[in-house]
Amino acid sequence: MDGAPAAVVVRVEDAGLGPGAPVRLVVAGASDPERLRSVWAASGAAVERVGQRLRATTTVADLERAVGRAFGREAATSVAATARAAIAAWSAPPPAVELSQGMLPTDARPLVMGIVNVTPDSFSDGGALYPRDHPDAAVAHGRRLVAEGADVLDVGGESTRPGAEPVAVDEELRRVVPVVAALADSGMMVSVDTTKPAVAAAALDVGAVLVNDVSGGADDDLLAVVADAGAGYLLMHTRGTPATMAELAHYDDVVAEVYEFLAHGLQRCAAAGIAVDRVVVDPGLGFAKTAAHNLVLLRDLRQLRGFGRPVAVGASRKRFLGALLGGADAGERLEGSLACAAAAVGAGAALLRVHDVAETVRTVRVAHAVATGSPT
Ligand code: HH2
Repeated sequence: MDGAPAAVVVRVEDAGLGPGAPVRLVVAGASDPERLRSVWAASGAAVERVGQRLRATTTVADLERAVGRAFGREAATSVAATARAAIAAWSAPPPAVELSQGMLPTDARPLVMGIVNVTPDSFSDGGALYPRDHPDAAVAHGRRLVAEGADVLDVGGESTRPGAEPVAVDEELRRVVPVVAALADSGMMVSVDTTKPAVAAAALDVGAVLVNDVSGGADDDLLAVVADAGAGYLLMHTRGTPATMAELAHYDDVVAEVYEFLAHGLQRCAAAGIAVDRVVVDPGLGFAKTAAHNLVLLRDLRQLRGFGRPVAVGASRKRFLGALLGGADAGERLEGSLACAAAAVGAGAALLRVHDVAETVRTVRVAHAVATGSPT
């Protein structure tokens, strides 16, 4: 089929009126956007072209007809199916995530992921759990977070703050594996926050059930480890590495570019053998993003629901909150972190990655009740 290859991404910006009504959507990646624009506009839709993207308020039937005329029946069917799925996911509850053992029940209510940073240099809590009393301090911290209501623990051994020094594989294994093993042995659901295939494999071996990959799926070997283990996979948007990401924070349209990155990432997961039912997506707040980018992504977070996958958000104690709160240090960003958690839940987030578990659990309970209009 000519002109509408698999790289076409349909992003729903607004489906507020429900499945049968016109929706605002954006088509990216068509090889001949001008051709599509002219046939689409001929059907009466107001179509705006911005670079390679086409934005319109339209019905799916009109979109399907236009793509059919421009690129053929096969393309039309595939684009219409993607648009219908995105519209249906817009307001539906997120699905649960399949793991190597059991499920992550993101379909029931938004879940809280407690952060266990086994690092000397993380931006908000570096050194608290490592190297002192290793691994006991980190294990005790993880247990405390579960007692406070964390549904899953995210154990990481490498800081990703902008400019952080890379950690050698051996050292990251030393930090992470005993902590994951002890927490998994006591029945806790554990995710490993790593970009290294060897660390992911070792953590999955000792009981982790999810890999949180802040590289955005940059390493095919890591994807293969996840696929082989049948583990859950957290696909996060980023650019470059912690050393380079600050200078890569430039976007024409941050929501569009993050969405298209994640759409292609989901295709790469599928090609690597990771079933889509195992994947969670995350906009990667603070990763190659300015404060303004983070805020726009949080405001428009609902669009990421269009993949039909649970959406994770990590805003906890991040630097943009310090800037909004008059230069508050990491330890003084609780209210900002909770405000973001509530906003994210209101926009359909399924998983909140946080430092302050007890307070977030209470905030999420209320925000979820408001979002659903129901106290249960
Ligand atoms: N943020 C951090 C680390 N891992 N993973 C996901 N999925 N989403 C995030 O937003 C995210 C993440 C950075 O926070 P933190 O772990 O507190 O700091 P550091 O990387 O310095 O250890």
